[in-house]
Amino acid sequence: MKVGFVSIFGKPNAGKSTLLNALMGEKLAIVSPKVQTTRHRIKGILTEKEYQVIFSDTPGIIEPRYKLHEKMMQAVKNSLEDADLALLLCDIRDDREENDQLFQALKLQSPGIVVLNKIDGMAPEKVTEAAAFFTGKPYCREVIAISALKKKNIDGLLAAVLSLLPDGQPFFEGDDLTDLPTKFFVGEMIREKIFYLYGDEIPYQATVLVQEFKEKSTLTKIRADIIVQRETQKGIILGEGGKMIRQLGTEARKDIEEFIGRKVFLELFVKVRPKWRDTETFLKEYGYS
Ligand SMILES: Nc1nc2c(ncn2[C@@H]2O[C@H](COP(=O)(O)OP(=O)(O)OP(=O)(O)O)[C@@H](O)[C@H]2O)c(=O)[nH]1
Ligand SMILES: [Mg+2]
Repeated sequence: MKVGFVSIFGKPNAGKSTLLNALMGEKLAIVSPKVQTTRHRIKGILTEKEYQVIFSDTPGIIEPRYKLHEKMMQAVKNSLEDADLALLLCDIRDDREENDQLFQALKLQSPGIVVLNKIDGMAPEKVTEAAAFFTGKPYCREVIAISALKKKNIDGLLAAVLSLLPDGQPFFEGDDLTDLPTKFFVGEMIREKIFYLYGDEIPYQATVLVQEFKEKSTLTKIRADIIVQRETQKGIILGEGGKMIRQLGTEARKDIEEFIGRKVFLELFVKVRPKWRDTETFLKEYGYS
């Protein structure tokens, strides 16, 4: 049986979370058009008779500006340390030299596959050109071109992954897709809606903490706090007469219901915690450690 840990690395917005979801055939990681959506390492366990691949989605690699960023980059580091294989994801429209520098700076201890993403709508010669650029780089065993969004060549990528993995015994039993609790995904689904509904800095100043998750006979009751840094941000999250938070709640509830397959009663509260992104105790409380 082919078994191994395969981590997805790349710049913010390259499509790492979209790729994890495409590989898993299931939405595990939240996705948005904005950069720095992912803040944690998210494992997806893909088990078949002939293989078990533990994929890790990671935060986009950035220069840390506050403690939350440092935690995010620690998640990248952890995923580097136990990787048997690295998928180096590059948005094909993005600057190649910059990606090259970033991939070099990772100092991979494992083989790497450069994955050119977002080839949908790209001229084939552009893809060939980009592939030629990365071929032969020290971190690059192979170049694979895909569209994570359109699920193009995901099978080809999986085949390449399996060919580079060692034989072994499975790490995870049963049919679990991930090692993270449902509560985590609930918080993430609420956070995803924040990325879509609010502009500018709000998504970056906010986090979500699920305070209660109770399975009742006919539905699941969930209570979550949305944490922001300033009173003005609380006002924006709420919206006029609470209009925005109602919309947020409705949209998030639909996704959560689909995810857990049960009716959900979702209650949201907004709390102000100045400088939570730079405060160790808050970061720990909110699951960033
Ligand atoms: N056209 C196109 N868009 C894509 C593709 N893959 C991802 N995207 C889009 O790119 C944007 C970013 O996708 P994410 O999966 O959130 O990117 P990420 O690398 O996880 O981003 P961070 O978590 O912020 O580092 C979203 O709007 C996706 O829909 C693709 O193959 N083609
Ligand atoms: Mg992501």
